[in-house]
Amino acid sequence: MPASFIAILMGSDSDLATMHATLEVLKRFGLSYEVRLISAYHAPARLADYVNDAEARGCNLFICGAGLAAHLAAAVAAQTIRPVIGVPIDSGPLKGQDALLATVQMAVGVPVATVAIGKTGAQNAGYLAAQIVAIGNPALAAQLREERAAISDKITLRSEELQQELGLSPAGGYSP
Ligand code: RP5
Repeated sequence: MPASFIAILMGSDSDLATMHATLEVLKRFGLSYEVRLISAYHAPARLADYVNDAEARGCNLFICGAGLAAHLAAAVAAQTIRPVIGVPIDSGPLKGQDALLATVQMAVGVPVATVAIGKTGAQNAGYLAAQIVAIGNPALAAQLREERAAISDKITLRSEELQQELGLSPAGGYSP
């Protein structure tokens, strides 16, 4: 692993389908990461050992995806003062509402930056991680700004196309 990296943890193999979205964003921004399946319930000692070891090897940020009564991000946050981002996975009968509350409702002094439920949250976990790393990385900051500008340009272009498609005036109006 390089000098600094991001650790992606999941409570179960079943979380990977959602967490792939995080990996894709991190890859696009050229960020190094490693991935581990570690259950906060089934392997609490292994989880603590991993967090301490990862931090010693240069992990600067943890992203944790878990569903149901999701305690993974909390258990990681309890072991480190590195930023922890929690992704509530939309699994189980409550479709991630349970995981959202379990992940976001942390005690004072042990925060978990909680993103949206499911794939959108997994993507935003990648963006948030990139933005945190970009504080000390001007090239990455420029890349993030460029992507936002490109999205903004795309919306403006689509709005202009809509005027044509809907037969509206360039100002966007309709008069009978
Ligand atoms: C959680 O329970 C995992 O994070 C996963 O989202 C959920 C279901 O786990 P499996 O039954 O698929 O192992 O701990």
